[in-house]
Amino acid sequence: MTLIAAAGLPWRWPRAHSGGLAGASAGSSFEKTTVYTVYAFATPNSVKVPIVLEELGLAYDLRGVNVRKGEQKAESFAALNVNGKVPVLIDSDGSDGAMTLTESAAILVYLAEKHGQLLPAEGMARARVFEQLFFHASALSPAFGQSGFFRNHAEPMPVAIDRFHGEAKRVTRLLDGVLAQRPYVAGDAYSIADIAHFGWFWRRAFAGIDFAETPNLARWYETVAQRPAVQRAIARVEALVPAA
Ligand SMILES: N[C@@H](CCC(=O)N[C@@H](CS)C(=O)NCC(=O)O)C(=O)O
Repeated sequence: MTLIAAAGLPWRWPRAHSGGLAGASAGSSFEKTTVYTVYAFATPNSVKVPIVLEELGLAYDLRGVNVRKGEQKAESFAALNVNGKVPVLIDSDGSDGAMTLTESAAILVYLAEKHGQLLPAEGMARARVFEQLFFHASALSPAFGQSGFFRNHAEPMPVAIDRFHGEAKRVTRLLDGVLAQRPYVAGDAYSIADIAHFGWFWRRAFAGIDFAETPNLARWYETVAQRPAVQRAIARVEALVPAA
């Protein structure tokens, strides 16, 4: 059961619905050629979804949700994600009709499975990708997010900074060790696990993380950052940020 279904709220986006934060219209002419709509901003969790779609060579409608202005907390956005966060994926051609999906790791798995790429089909190779994805969602992503929050907070809280920045540094060193053994985080092949981790290392400065003492991680980051699909995705999410 999904988080949204568990909360008793609709997790499917009705075909006829034309609301949404940015005026999403399931019946727009754009949808005739584009089955995916992504609600996102230039953030570490958001960028993962456009990266996967670019890697898969799929068209998508990208809609900005300005988290700096709190648009993710707007009442209208709760229909897309009751958790009030980006990214959100709408697949107008899901197996059950139009559907809405939240949680970046779940979205990556959904797209990889639907299109049969970036996730091994079975066995230990598949398990290794999930191992990294769960590590990402339960350890790396929260540590980086909280480290950034407390480091950038107006009122200094040393205990919180020590705890979360320390944890962000620890998981960074841990991954450097993993990448000393293999080219990609889950093995020999580039996968959605690399894409998940890349999102946060792209925004590592927010969390107070650098690559000074993690050469294997730096090598991996440069390899992923040079992929044309990754560069296209970054350009698209950066274009969502209004000029200052
Ligand atoms: N576990 C969620 C985390 C999503 C998340 O924290 N998104 C951030 C942007 S990277 C956000 O929407 N922040 C605004 C807020 O928390 O209000 C996921 O992986 O999708």
